[in-house]
Amino acid sequence: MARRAAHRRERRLLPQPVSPRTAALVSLDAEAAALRELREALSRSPREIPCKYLYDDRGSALFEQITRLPEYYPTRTERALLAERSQAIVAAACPVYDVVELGSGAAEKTVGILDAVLADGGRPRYVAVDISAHALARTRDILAAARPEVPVEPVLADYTRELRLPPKPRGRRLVLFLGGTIGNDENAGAARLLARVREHLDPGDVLLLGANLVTDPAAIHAAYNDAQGVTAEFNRNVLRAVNSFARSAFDPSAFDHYAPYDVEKRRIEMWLVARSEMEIDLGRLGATLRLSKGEGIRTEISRRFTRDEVLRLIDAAGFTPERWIESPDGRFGLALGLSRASLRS
Ligand code: AVJ
Repeated sequence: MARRAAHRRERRLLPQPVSPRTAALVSLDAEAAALRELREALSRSPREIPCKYLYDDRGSALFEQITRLPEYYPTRTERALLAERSQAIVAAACPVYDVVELGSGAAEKTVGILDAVLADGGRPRYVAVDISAHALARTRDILAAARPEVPVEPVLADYTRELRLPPKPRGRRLVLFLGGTIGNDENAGAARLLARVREHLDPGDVLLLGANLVTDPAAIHAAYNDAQGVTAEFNRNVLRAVNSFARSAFDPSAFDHYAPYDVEKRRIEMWLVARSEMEIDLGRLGATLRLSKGEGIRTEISRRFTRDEVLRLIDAAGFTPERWIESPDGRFGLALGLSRASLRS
């Protein structure tokens, strides 16, 4: 029973209910809102599917595969930075109690941070927030094997809509938002998301934000157009995730993966392009989608930033920049910010 309910929740990419008593109402609400959001995105120009749909169970597993591809440099670049600088990061946030990670995924990168907290004499709790139950299960397994002494509190949630965290017991909270995921939003959306994070923090709590930096376009292009076609499969999988949520009838094999780097906008865009004219029954969205040959649906933007852009972004969201850590090749940066009491002070 419980297993089945969990499975259904994860398939539908729903945020977790507030309390058992209001659970039914809340999830109906959340489901209706998610259907509206999806319907609205698909009727926009350009048509879009919110990129969170990339991370159903299969999508999360495919993304984990991407992180190990030779072309996909961000994960290993960031991992090396974290491993090398975790001591300094944790020192800025000491004494840390809560390590909260948004989009924890497989959380392989996080162990080094937890180690630094432990070495500092802290007793951290790890709060893992992810939209995928599969990813959270991986997080738990990896942590249980690597650092059994660290309690893990999984939160199955769509943090793009609402952020719900367990109460903070004592000590500082360190929020990790890694991988360059902040680049999936335009500036306004990114600032809103970070400001929402800040609402859960006290002055002096810490944000560690990972961002992809502007670098040579060929390297960026290759990272999203790998030779094995894993990224193409990851992209097409979004249609399966949408089908299972909306009971729509997209045929993933009828679309091409197209991921150009826009030099002027400094971002990768992932598209699914219809190989022929088609009509798609959108199921619970209550509509039919007509696509002409060559028409595309945008499934993700992934921005590259300059250092100043990142620092301005966290500052605008109420975090005073405290440290900037950049990889030797200049492709990835980590910004550490201290939460301020008020947005403007
Ligand atoms: C997980 C959002 C950081 O933007 O690079 C990987 C997702 N998309 N390959 C990114 C992704 C295509 C990734 N993030």
